[in-house]
Amino acid sequence: MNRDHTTVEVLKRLRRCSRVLITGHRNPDGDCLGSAIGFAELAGKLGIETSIVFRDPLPFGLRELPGAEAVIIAETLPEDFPSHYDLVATMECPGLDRTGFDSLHSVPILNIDHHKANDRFGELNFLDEDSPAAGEMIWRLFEEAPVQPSPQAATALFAALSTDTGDFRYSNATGNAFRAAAEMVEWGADPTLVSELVHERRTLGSVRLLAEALSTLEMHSSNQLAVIEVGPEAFARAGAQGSDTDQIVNLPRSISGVEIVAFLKQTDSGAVRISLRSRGTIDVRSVAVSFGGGGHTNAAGCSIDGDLGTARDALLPGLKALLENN
Ligand SMILES: [Mn+2]
Repeated sequence: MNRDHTTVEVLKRLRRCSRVLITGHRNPDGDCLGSAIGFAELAGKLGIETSIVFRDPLPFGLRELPGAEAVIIAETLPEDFPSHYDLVATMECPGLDRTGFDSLHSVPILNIDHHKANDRFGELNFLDEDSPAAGEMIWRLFEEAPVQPSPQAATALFAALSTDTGDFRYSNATGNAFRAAAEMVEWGADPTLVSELVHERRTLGSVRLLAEALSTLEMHSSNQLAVIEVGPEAFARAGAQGSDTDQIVNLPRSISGVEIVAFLKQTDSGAVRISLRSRGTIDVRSVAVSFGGGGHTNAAGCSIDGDLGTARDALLPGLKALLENN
């Protein structure tokens, strides 16, 4: 297994590059996007050309995040890959397959991640599972370089940090998270803009889909486990897209006494995408991993083949057991 690398080693290697392809995990979130925008600026200020390519569309509101206009969404890598690139930088991908692209391996990889159990697939592995967000790790690269971040980069990295910590409410909202946030704001990050893009750019379909999802709310394990789901018919009635589900999992979380939320989403036949949330030391990641998924202790995900009923039956025993053993 490859070893881990420090900020100094990452920067030393980066300075030898002239063209870097930046990518991240499928269904990119705020951390993935913000980290990529921040990393692109850092590399640019070191004299490196960059392209940012993601496999799936950006979260709706964050498409307006300054810097996001440079992101290419594509099913395949650029035509000049691999010949014109000397490094690939992956933002928070525990495994290389999480990018959704094949053949990235033909170029040396810089693997930047804060998830547990990263595969260490890079030539360089810049990993810190205690970091609140990949964006916070990129921020440390700016400091170490040292490179002065623009307000745009500071805002992108603030978006990364604030979305991954649930607006600084989750257990990863550590002192380091707040210290980094304070520095970002001092460098021109715009928390008001980030909050508006994350919370006040809902599509009509997503609000209608929320109503559909809430009508399915089921409580288990003495009301400690909340389960909601949306299937293809709900998407059709709401006029919603697969990406219109971003906020749904958060509402059942707010119910007093709820320790675990499971959100099941089936956009088409074949597989159900599961999002899990929990409180405190309840490790929903362990259940996600048992279905081939991953994530963090309090926020994890996986896919289960079949329809909603099949997925629910497969999933619930493991979640109930977590509450019994808690
Ligand atoms: Mn993250």
